[in-house]
Amino acid sequence: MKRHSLILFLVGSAIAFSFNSCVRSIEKVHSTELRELDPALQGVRKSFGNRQINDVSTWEQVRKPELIDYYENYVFGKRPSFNPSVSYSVLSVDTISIDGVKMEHTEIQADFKYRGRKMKSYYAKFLPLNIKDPIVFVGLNFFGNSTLDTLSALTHSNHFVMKNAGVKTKGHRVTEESRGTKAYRWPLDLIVGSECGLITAHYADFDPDVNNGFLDGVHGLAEGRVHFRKRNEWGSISAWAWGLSELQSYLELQPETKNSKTAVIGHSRLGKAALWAGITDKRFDMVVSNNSGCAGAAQFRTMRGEDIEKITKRFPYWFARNFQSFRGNDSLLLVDQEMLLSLVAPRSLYVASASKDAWADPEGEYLSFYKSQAIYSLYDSTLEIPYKYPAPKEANEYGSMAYHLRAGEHEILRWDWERYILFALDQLK
Ligand code: GTR
Repeated sequence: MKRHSLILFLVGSAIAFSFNSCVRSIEKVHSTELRELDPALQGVRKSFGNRQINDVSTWEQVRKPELIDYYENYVFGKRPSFNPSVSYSVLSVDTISIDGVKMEHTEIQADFKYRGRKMKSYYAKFLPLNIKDPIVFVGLNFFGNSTLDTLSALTHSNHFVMKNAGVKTKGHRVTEESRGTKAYRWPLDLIVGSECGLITAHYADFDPDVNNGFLDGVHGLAEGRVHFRKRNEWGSISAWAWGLSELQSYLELQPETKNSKTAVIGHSRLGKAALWAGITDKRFDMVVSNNSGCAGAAQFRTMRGEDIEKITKRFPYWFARNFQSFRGNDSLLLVDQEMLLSLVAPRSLYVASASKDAWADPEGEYLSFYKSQAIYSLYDSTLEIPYKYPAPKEANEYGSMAYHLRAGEHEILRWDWERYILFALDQLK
């Protein structure tokens, strides 16, 4: 054999060998019907430097940090390290009864200070009576705490809120008539009746959802008014995720919840924030993505529903400026959202879609969920999720992963919560 033929032969055999070993390792994880999809599954299991990820330690030491770094630099933006002081005052504490379920309800004011600057947030907490360390759901709300229930006189948010058919607003602010109008999204009788708790705050406390130059909310607190924004710096989703971590920190300081297991939860843009919070903060034991769509659980590469161009034209400030470079070129992004979901592993992950939520691409959400088993299965070799888009029905549970498709629109409803709560009780008790 001539020298260059020998080299070609050796290179060819090496490629064939590594291809075969990839196929073998994936075969171990998946059933035969999935084999055609193997190349897609390998994305998350191959590092940017082409290293195959076949075990937990290579995942945790090589692939996971590079993916987090990539998401920070190109999608959500890097959060500065800053350490504000925080003090809490209890504004009210009460025992209330909602649909026959008694609960302790507390409203807390959190005051943040950093380098002479101030920011405050109001937390609403609902806990079952006489239960130590209950599982607590941690989530932000869209219209302020006062829209959660009609019984407790929670403080109205004075921040910007979106226009919404069901909420009475004036000049983008909630009014007294808006009290309790979003109670259907937070079924307190069910949550507390299942011996779980809830803590929530208005997302705008941490960053009002307007494109106004990052002067307010936690951006303003951390950076002040004079700050040149680099292309990889944090947007609103990262600010909301920071707020979720603050709620967790508060729970850890309270005797009745300091050892509670927590599930971070969010709907839509707040589902994206919940995912990013769960990834950047390992103290959350479970992560729930409800209809999080583009830049949440949905695949970029399916090119259905919202894409990078659409989302960054309407909401450029949610992300790092770098993310805008991928407008019209979603597939140039070196990540897709099975990678985002994989970063939650091995903690419990629940992804939920709604059948009429085309903008969020329910099938794309399922595809990310399905593909993220490539990493979850490194921790649990028995895991096997079929590539079969489920019909709207009960939760589909696989080890520490769950998915459901609810029949209906883009929303978070009692039906969704019923399944989240059962899964949380099963996983975290
Ligand atoms: C839409 C946005 C989605 C989703 C949704 C929401 O307008 O395009 O990505 O976040 O808002 O948060 O309700």
